[in-house]
Amino acid sequence: FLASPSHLAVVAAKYSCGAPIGGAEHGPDALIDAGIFSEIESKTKYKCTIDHIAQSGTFGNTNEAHDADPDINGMKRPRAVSLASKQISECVYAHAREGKFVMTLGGDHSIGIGTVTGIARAIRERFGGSELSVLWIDAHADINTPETSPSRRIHGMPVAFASGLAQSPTGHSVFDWITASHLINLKRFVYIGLRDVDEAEERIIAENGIKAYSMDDVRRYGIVKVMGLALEYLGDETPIHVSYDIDSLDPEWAPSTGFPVTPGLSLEEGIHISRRLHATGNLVAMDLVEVNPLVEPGKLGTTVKSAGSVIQAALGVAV
Ligand code: HAR
Ligand code: MN
Ligand code: MN
Ligand code: MN
Repeated sequence: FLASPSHLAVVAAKYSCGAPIGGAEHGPDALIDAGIFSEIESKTKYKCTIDHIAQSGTFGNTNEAHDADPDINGMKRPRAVSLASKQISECVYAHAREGKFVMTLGGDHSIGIGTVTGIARAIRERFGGSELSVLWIDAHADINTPETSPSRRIHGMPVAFASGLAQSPTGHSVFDWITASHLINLKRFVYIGLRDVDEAEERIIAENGIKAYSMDDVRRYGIVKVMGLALEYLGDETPIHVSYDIDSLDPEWAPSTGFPVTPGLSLEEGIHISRRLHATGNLVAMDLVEVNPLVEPGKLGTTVKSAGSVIQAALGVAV
């Protein structure tokens, strides 16, 4: 039911302020410099443009930046992440509002606060209030609230912020820019690939009845069945956003990432997910996050190649 877009808006979200280690801010350039998007332009109808949103100053990982951004409610780097997310949200919103396909490159997964809120808002406006569906492909659930998070790092919280779970009367008004029009419905949300979920996250997932396919489920049923169930659950008449954490893949295929967990998806399974999403004709946006060129730098080529394949397959390129 969606008009197929011919414009691919690439958003390079060069931030790592939501993670305990730096490096993910260099992920977007590693992907762009590998030529993934020039190849897409030559093989598809897509015309690509790239917006660079850079980490610097208060967003950075310098001591000065940390001193200027003390904890709120235990959260680390709240102002830096909130400002970065707001910029990303406004940027992806503007592109999606015009009907472009939006591809955001991370960056740590806190950038998902910006992408999901911006796309959800654009979809509401474009389709008379309809809600965005989200697929979260990840080893981690990223649904801690500031109160439950063991690490206090916001890259473990984007789903909580984008769904409104991370709200409390005790503070973090720093995220006040997130309004009802930005929020997703957790009944229109599916996880695939989970294998490192905190106890509190297990409870949040159960309490909210969130559909989740773990790595064990993928092994038990196979990825073809799991994708079939996930897409059946979401239905045919819905715009879909996929937030793809590269650590969903097994470290064999994606070693250059901050928090690798074995055993993960094979590259073939990862590509299958993308192909199926493309085939729905309903994919409106994708994030590809947590590529960290400073981790296992000698294997960055493997990681970038895998990331390029899942990105290209989602856009209908044969890989
Ligand atoms: N669940 C842990 C936490 O909240 C770790 C999550 C962060 N890791 C990621 N995100 N790479 O997917 O801190
Ligand atoms: Mn632009
Ligand atoms: Mn993640
Ligand atoms: Mn992860």
